[in-house]
Parts: sequence; structure tokens; C-alpha cells
Amino acid sequence: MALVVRVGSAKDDLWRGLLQRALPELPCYGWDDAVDPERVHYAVVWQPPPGGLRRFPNLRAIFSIGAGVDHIFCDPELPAVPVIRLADAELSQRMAEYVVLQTLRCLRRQADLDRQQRAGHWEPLLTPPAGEWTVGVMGLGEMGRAAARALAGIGFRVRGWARNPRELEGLTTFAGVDELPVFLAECRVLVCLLPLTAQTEGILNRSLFERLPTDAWVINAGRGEHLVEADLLNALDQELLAGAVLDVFRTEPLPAEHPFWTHPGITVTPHVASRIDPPTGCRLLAVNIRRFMAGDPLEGLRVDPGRGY
Ligand code: NDP
Ligand code: OXD
Repeated sequence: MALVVRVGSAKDDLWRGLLQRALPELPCYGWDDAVDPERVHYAVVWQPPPGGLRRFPNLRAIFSIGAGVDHIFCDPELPAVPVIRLADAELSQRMAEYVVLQTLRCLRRQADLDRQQRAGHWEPLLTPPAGEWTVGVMGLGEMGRAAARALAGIGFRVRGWARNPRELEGLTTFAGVDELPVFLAECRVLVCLLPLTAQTEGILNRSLFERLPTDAWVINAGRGEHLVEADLLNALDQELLAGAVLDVFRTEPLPAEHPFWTHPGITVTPHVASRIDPPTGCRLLAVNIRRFMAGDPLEGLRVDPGRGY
């Protein structure tokens, strides 16, 4: 029995070493190491090459090193074995920090203040208190709920949108496509924390932007494919939106010539909203892999292939 690691960006060795230390009972190999494919029962992956997991005939489970699993389900030849994702209080906390930071930057016009400093220009800008702004969170899973709670704690009026109706203390909630327009109508800041699925791809588009109040901000920390890039650029240039904060992109790293880098209405961060560090990731993975091997429950972590998240 063995495990293979494929996380890319030349990090396979680091993750393999950390996992081996955390799981001494299970031989761990890098993706390109010589290992008999029949021995491989577990794979730990980020963006595995399409068709790559098929070569392991005895695979029992695939573990994502992230919360998202779109990078696994996009493989048309994915073996029909359980896919298990990461979810953890520390990851949710980091996402909440990112969302609060970026939302406060929008509220307090930090980009304008930065511009003023660069120009040596002194002009106190008056901004409203948080309680005058409604922030909408799309996706009320591990990430969305933590972000929504933290925003409410600062004093924002917070509403959330998910697939299924739910009640969450301190939030007004909306569900499904039918309730999307009414959810959007009040959002001065819209935060996307959805998983990427066939239903959510391209959801941040012109018709959605038109349903937001004028001068709204969009923060996307879900996936780059949620956003129709040309629609965002047009909406900003036509002053339909106040600005956007983007952490995720259709192509990562964001290509050097991409217009997002230099657009005055866009803040770019390099997929860092809640990036897992390898030691924490390996610690969490080792717990989940041991639980899976022992047949213990993995509540909330086992992905439903039908839903795609
Ligand atoms: P979860 O699976 O816990 O939650 C997903 C949420 O999205 C659920 O509330 C679900 O609704 C909702 N949802 C799914 N499909 C739809 C739909 N069609 N319409 C409306 N709501 C929908 O995921 P996480 O919160 O853990 O993570 C969400 C995403 O955040 C990840 O998939 C990943 O893409 C991104 N992410 C980005 C990171 C970064 O650093 N930028 C870090 C971590 C995650 P319901 O509750 O009704 O099922
Ligand atoms: C994740 C991510 O899905 O980092 O965890 O985007």
C-alpha cells in the first residue's frame, strides 16, 4: 500500500517529505517517482494532470490539498473513488481575515488614500460607518459562513446566498437562482466564495453586476472561472461598479500582460486569501487519511460528485 503526492509548482518533494513524517506507516512517493502503480491506494493532489490518476488501478481515495475540488473533477477520466477535501477552522479564519481586510479597504476608500499618498496630496476622505453598508456573501459553506460572521462582528449588515435555504444567526439568507436578484439588490460589497461547478461558472457577469446597487464592489476569492473578465472590465470602465478585488484567476499566475494588473479599479492578490501552508496541510491530511483508512467518518469533507463540491 502506498500514497502518491502531486501538488505541482515543484513542491511535491516538500509535501511528500512532510506527509511521510506524519504518516510513517504509509510509504509516500512523488508523482514522478518510480512506484508500482498497483501499490498506490491514496493520492494527495492539486491540479493533477487530466488522465493522470487513472494509471492507479487500486486507488481508494483522492485527497485535495485545498478546500476546492474543481481541479480534480475537471479530469474527464477521474477514477470513481471518494474525493476528500480540506476544511479546518484555521483555513476558515484566514479567509475571514482576508474578506474583512478587503471589505474594510473598500469601505474606507483605502485605494484612494494610497493614491493620495503617492501624489503627496492631503485630503481627509469621509466614509460611512460599517453599519450603513450591506455585504453579500455568495456561498455559505466553511469559508462563506466564517467570512459572514466576521463581517457581522465588525458591524456590517450581512446577507448570504447559497443553493439550499438555511437559517444563520445574524444573517439574512437567500437561496437558489430565484432569490439571487433580491439578494443582490442591496449589496454594496459582493463577496464570491462559491465552489466552481457547472452552475456557478461565469456567475459574476454583466447581468449580475447590473442587479447590484451602483458603486458596488466585487470581491472574488472563489475561482477565476466565476468571473467573466471582459464583463468586469466593461462594468468598471462604464462606472457600473466601484471596483473589484480579485484573488483568483482563470490563468494563475496571472499573465504579465493581463489588463487586471494595471487597472486602477482592480486590486490583485496572488491566490492568498486562505492559502494552506505545507506543514498545516500535511497535518490535516494525515488526520483525514488515517480516518479514511480506519473507516471513521469524514463529516463534511467527502465531496458529493453529483454536486461537484
Ligand atoms: P463548501 O463546499 O463548504 O461551501 C460551498 C457553498 O457554496 C455552500 O453554501 C453551497 O450551498 C454554495 N453553493 C454551491 N453551489 C451553489 C449554487 N449553484 N448556487 C448557490 N450556492 C451554491 O466550500 P468552502 O466554503 O469550503 O469553499 C468554497 C470555495 O472557496 C472553494 O470551492 C474554493 O473555490 C474557494 N476557496 C478559495 C481559497 C482562496 O485562497 N482563494 C481558499 C479556499 C477556498 P449549500 O450550502 O446550499 O450546499
Ligand atoms: C483552496 C484554495 O481551494 O486554496 O483551498 O483555493
